[in-house]
Amino acid sequence: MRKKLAFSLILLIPVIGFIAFKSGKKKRPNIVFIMSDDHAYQAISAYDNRLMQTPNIDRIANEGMLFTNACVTNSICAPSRAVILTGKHSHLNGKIDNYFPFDTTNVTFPQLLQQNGYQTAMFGKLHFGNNPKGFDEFQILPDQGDYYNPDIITKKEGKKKLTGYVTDLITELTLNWLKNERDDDKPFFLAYLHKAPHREWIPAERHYKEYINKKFPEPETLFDTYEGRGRASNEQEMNLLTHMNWAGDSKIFPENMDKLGIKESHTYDKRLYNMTVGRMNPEQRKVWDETYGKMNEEFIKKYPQMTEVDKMKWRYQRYMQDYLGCIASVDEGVGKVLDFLKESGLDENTIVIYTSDQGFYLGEHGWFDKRFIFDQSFKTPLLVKWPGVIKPGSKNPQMVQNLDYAQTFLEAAGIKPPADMQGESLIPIFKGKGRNFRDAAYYHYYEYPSVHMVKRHYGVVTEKYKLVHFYYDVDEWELYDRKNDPNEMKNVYNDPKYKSVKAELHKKLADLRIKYKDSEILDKMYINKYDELLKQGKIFR
Ligand code: SGN
Ligand code: CA
Repeated sequence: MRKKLAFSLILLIPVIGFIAFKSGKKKRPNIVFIMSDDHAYQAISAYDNRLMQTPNIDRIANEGMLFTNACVTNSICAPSRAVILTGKHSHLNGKIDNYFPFDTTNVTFPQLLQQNGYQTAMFGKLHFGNNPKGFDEFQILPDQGDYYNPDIITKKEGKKKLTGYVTDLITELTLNWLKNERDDDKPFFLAYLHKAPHREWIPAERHYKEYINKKFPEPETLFDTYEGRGRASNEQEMNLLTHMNWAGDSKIFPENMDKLGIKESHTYDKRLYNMTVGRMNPEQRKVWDETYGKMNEEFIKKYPQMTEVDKMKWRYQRYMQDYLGCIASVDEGVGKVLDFLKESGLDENTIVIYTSDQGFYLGEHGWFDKRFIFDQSFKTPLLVKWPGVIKPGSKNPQMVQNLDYAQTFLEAAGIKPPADMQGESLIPIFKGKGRNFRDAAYYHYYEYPSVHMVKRHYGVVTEKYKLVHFYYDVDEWELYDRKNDPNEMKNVYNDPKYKSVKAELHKKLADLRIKYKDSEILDKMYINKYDELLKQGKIFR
């Protein structure tokens, strides 16, 4: 009798499990991972509302958590994506810069989610040179992708050309999948990845028409002269006045550059502009020519009287008009996806994350682009909502990193992460715990010499300080006091007042290099491989 009872109980286990699953108790959460390309936190109103309003992105923070010190391990596009997918630092996953290929033998978290019963899909920019593994469906832009009428690589039909504006198209593909292709019996992981607001900052018609008339406040450090700092800050090529393209970026028509005697910032300045407008159809081109034509006419009139200071101010405004105009479409798209999740009731069991592959300079230090360990590119936006787990409207100051996402998603899905992943799950923080999450973050940037000429460096960042070593063709150390000098204008490495701080940070940095298995041997190995690419002429400047 007893045996019989035990046997029938065993038979009942899957039934009980199924009922619990159906009643929603054990249902694993869906994950919507939204990432834009080069989106500065300064341009999200939940962080800072001086530049623009992003009501839809802000909704994620209002209904969830805003991370005020989220940061990356290597501030550049494809490497950041590789860190996110593998949960490993660049020196271990091998994708140290935009040139090295992504090693597809790496295990990525979407593969593990898929193997464990998740339906997986990716739409938008990946920037890897190979297709993503572990996805049931993907439609991705080749390489950097185009803003107007972009080509798209599809899993099912090969390469296609789409008609329209890239941000709106990626949103449409995402919504179409959510509405029509989802398998109701499975939880899903959806990657919704924008190209915007990447250079050359081309907004949708409706937004450039609006933003071209706006004026924005300048950052305090727009006219930084890099005094007292080392060769890296002095020798970079990211200055708005001297390195930004006049045609490609500021949209001065090539013929007007000739008329005014303005030289190209790079040999590809006009070529990039022509490539962008070359993709437009006649209707798109007409609106473009009218709107930017008017701006060009005004510029022609004032250019002869402009001082260098005027030019810098003008270029900053032009930059912001287009960069922020791109974000306006991203915000609208995010709103549509959030609306659909709500209407369909999916939102109740869905984690939504908004982040960027890294931060970006919006004129701070006179710069655009990223790459440096300094705050605007080291930090990245991170907003997360998870109903029932994260308290709405919460803020968290911990130094979480893009390294942590893989383990977070795996834990949320009830999957044990591989032992060699190097991050930490953010779930304790989501639940309001994890007070001393990470006392020091490790950073390592490699892509030099290359476009923007930011020297190789690695460093350690704590709540109060930042210690950096620039190497390769220099051997320079810099130390910043983050509390007393939040704009990072003063290198105090040689100030005797910081002697003990310096010693402590050197020790911390050495410990982190050991902890994460980075070393001088690896630095040299990557230099040798990079020098080989340089010799082969494969590096872009
Ligand atoms: C292009 C851009 C650079 C940018 C890199 C990397 N120049 O080369 O400004 O830093 O991409 O960007 S452009 O004039 O061709 O747009 S990343 O986001 O892919 O890392
Ligand atoms: Ca990027």
